[in-house]
Amino acid sequence: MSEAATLPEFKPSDYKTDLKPVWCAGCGDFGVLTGLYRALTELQVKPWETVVVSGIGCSSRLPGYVDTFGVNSLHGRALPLAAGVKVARPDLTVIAVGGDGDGLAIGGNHFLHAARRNLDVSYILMDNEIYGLTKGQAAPTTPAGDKTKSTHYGNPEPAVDPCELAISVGATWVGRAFSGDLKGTVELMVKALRHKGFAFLNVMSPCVTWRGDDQFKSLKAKQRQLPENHDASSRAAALVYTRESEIVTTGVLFDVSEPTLLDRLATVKVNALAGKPQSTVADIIKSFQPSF
Ligand SMILES: Cc1ncc(C[n+]2csc(CCOP(=O)(O)OP(=O)(O)O)c2C)c(N)n1
Ligand code: SF4
Repeated sequence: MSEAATLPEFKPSDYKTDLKPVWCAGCGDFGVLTGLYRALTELQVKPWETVVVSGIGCSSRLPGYVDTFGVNSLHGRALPLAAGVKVARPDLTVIAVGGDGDGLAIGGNHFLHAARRNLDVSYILMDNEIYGLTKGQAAPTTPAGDKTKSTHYGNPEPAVDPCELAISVGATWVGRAFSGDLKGTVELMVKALRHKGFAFLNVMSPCVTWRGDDQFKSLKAKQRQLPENHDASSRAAALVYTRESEIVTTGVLFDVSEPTLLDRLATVKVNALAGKPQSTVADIIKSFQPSF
């Protein structure tokens, strides 16, 4: 009998741990967590073949609430950790999660390299346009001019659009969601998880404590679905829906198929072994070692 035939069907509650989220009542990250339970259920992902990794922040607590393998690591280091897991165990489903400060400030360089390498992981960013855990300082996604705990007279820096960045540096799947739109968030998570390569999902996820209730209301009012005729294979067409201010367009902005980092490494292995039929990778490594 096949394994599939013997396994019970997973329900969203099967992906829940006993830990109760410590997020503020009304935090947008609840929508992301519920969305992830549903997306994992839709894909019938096996918990023991799945790893959810994060950095540090309110949003980075999420792996503790998902009953798969998981690591709540160091600030900004979700993606290097994800890379290590994926390279060591390509068979696992690897999901990186965290906040905009974690992923774009301290972790910004890792974001760039994970995207350009087309690392086969899904990266779900909970974008609240603020540092939540450390009590409301401006983040790279905080709009210019906004007053925060660290920008009393208005943010002097222009904001980064995470989707624009991801598209520009080589991510092969880029989507934008709003955590207040659960159905849309689940659909996008399912697509991101199905993608082979670096799938980046920017979820606008309100921080009710440091950005106020207004952030939820204004995102809801600004949300628009991508037009049905959008050409997601075109980088130029995808970039049209970035750097928006009066609207927030949700959907799959960009979706192309490219070799992943592991595909490219497989080619390197073939090249290294070419003409040396008896050699193993260990033999080749040995040939580089000094002989004294
Ligand atoms: C190396 C290091 N630098 C700074 C911090 C302090 N710190 C913890 S979380 C955080 C930012 C949190 O913001 P974000 O990543 O956007 O997540 P959120 O809390 O908003 O979900 C910072 C600066 C830290 N823990 N480690
Ligand atoms: S401080 Fe903001 S991001 Fe952190 S749990 Fe509260 S509402 Fe969520």
